[in-house]
Amino acid sequence: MAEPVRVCVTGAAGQIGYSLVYMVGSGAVFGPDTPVILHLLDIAPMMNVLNGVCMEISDCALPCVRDVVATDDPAVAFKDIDCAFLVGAMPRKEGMERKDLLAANVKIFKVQGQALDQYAKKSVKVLVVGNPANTNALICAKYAPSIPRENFSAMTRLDQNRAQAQIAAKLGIPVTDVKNVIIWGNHSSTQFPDVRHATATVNGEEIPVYDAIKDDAFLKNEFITLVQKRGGAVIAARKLSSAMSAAKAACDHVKSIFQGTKEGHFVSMGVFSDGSYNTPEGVMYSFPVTIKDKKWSIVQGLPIEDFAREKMDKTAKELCEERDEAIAVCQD
Ligand code: NAX
Repeated sequence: MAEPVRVCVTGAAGQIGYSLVYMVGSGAVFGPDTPVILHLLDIAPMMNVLNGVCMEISDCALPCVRDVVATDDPAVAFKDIDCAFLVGAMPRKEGMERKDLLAANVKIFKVQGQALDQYAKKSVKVLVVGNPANTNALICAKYAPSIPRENFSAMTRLDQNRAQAQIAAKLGIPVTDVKNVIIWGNHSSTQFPDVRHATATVNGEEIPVYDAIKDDAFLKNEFITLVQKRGGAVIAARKLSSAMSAAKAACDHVKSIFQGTKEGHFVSMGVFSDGSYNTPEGVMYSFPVTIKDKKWSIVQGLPIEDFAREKMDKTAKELCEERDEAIAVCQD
């Protein structure tokens, strides 16, 4: 058996954490032959709940789970870890403005960045799920200067999975027959789900999604709104936000990092912009990427039409505003 991977999940007593720890423990991310040591972090008032989660992990009798460390201390949670799922964040409360949520949460990610810098392995791969995910990831990386900033990414995989599933449903084909759907920009309602470069396998033939669906009006309007507002639709139905699907997406994201992307496939994730596609450098913008040897590269050279340009700029503008607010809050 391989060496154990030390994996931290923050917010492990929360609802995404509940599904996520099982998926990681089941071997779905690092493979069935790789043992994992789970480091579970939550805040002090949640330690009883976290203890219950630990009891259930034990009761699952998962062959991959070598050990579990449950704590409210980031120094313990981040000690020598290889990978972190940063899920824990303050939920939006009634009457709370988006600005207040950003202020509360970026401070958490500043503290966690500092703790990662001090205690984690320098090779640690950090996925930020807690919202505002892109900007939290930016702040986390900023306060962990000894860890390469390429090791930080933000989750837009749930949006990608939602978009892929919608296209598959529309065409009546399996989700695996739709590939290269892109989410550009921020994990927020300004995100741009783009299927211009995506393909679908219909009757054994791989063709552009635009040719398969033959309904430009749908793809440029209803489809985009549907994906952008899917989170809200789940809340309206479940009275709780997406959890199982968010945990699955987080696993997909980290699996892509550790195991690479398949030839001819790309996935979307929030990564530091290098100015590709005329996006503002330095914000955590979601791009299509390919991954090899745990290193991502932004897919280059995709033609961008005016319709897309406008949407990509709008979400970029929001990310710049969030960055400026977050930096100001962290300097207070
Ligand atoms: P929950 O409120 O169920 O769980 C959050 C957990 O984090 C709680 O147990 C809480 O005690 C803990 N926590 C709070 N502050 C902490 C800190 N400083 N250190 C460690 N733990 C801390 O929320 P859940 O539904 O699990 O969602 C978690 C986060 O994911 C939220 O910020 C949510 O907005 C975000 N999401 C992001 C998505 C994405 O695609 N990027 C999609 C799903 C989800 O909405």
